[in-house]
Amino acid sequence: MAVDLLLGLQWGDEGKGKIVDVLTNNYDIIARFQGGPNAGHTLEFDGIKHVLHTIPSGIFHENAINVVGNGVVIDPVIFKKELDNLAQFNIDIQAKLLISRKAHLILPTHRLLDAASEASKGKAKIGSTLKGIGPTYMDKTGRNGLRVGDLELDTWKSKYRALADKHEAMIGFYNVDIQYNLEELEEEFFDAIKTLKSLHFIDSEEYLHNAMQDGKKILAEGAQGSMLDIDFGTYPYVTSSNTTAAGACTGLGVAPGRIGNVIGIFKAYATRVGSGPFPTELFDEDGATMGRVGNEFGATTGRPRRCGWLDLVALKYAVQINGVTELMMMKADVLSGFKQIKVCTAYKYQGKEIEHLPFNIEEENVRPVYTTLPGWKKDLTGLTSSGELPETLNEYIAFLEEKLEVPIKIVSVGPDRLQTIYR
Ligand code: 2SA
Ligand code: MG
Repeated sequence: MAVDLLLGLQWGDEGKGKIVDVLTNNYDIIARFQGGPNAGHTLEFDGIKHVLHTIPSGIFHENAINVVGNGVVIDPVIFKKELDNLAQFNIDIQAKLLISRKAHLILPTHRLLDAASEASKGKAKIGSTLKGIGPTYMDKTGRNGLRVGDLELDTWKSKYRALADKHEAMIGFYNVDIQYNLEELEEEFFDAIKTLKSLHFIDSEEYLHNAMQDGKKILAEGAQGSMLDIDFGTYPYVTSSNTTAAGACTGLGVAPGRIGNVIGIFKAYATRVGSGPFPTELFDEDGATMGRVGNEFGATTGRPRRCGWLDLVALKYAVQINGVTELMMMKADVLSGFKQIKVCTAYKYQGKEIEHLPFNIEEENVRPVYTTLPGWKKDLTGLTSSGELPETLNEYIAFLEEKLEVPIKIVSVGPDRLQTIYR
């Protein structure tokens, strides 16, 4: 059995949480492989909206096992809050949620370092969610990190102390004004560790390997999006993990040959939260409409998301890097009512038209070149079958499929599980 991947192809918030939730019935195991509580995966069903950060989006399904893989970074404090929110739903968390021993822990001082680093950058700040993601991955690659499995050893508290003390000294080097009470933060942290330790820790690579041998179907759930990938995104305005397909191999210990379908999720338009290049960003009424109708606010931080037209240059790049085998287009309903739909099919760069992402992509040096297509008026939110889609939306879909050379299998027309059209 292979592992299917589900990935965001833009700057995150494509609607991955909803699709994992919709697809979970087809899978036995849902596994997260990178990122951490910077993610905000929104699921809506039975009139309730749920936001998950670290916990995989299969948690609400009766039979799915959810694995937090080695590539994920876990903040015990946020994790505990997520668990507290789930308490009302009678989920057998002990049985359904398994944590890799090799996942790294976000310490309170990692969060402080994130804040200090951002404050020191002034206008050039990354626009981090301030969850300590960057500093935690730095400690991972710097070979200093504290891992979930360390909590099973007696030595973990002294390791913790040494690392936290070092972080405190580092915060001093930034020479910025960061207010904090470490004692309080640590009290909360140690309390949350107790909750974390009540869960099952596993060697997730071994677990997933055995599951595959037993014929179990696994879906790897990505967080953030390809354009935030540490290697291939709009560096340095990226997150600190590989959000692309390869990240699933290293973040779960799954061999490349075991990867099956690669499901790419994109919005019918584009959004970005945080700083960094976004060539198709709109500052006009159209952008404001997308933000308002699409309710484009960060699911973790509440920050308003920047909005713009679909960027096919970036999307094609993401399709290539990930080896996407099928596409799912989200939030088509948000574009209802636009007279015209624009799609960026090239960039104007140094006086030329190019169809690739230049190395030094910056806000000012790249201008989008648009193809304009007719819009549709019809409200899509009540539609249930592909035969009901308006003709001009079908034209939009056909245009994208031709350019991307991958079929669009699902068109989502609203946040609810039921607002999902299969093609
Ligand atoms: P970080 O926190 O250090 O990983 O931030 C680095 C950049 O990555 C962006 N980033 C995200 N972009 C979209 N969605 C994310 N998750 C939340 C959501 C974000 C929120 O679902 O809405 O609530 O604000 C996410 N996480 C990280 C971030 O904006 C930086 O540009
Ligand atoms: Mg999100």
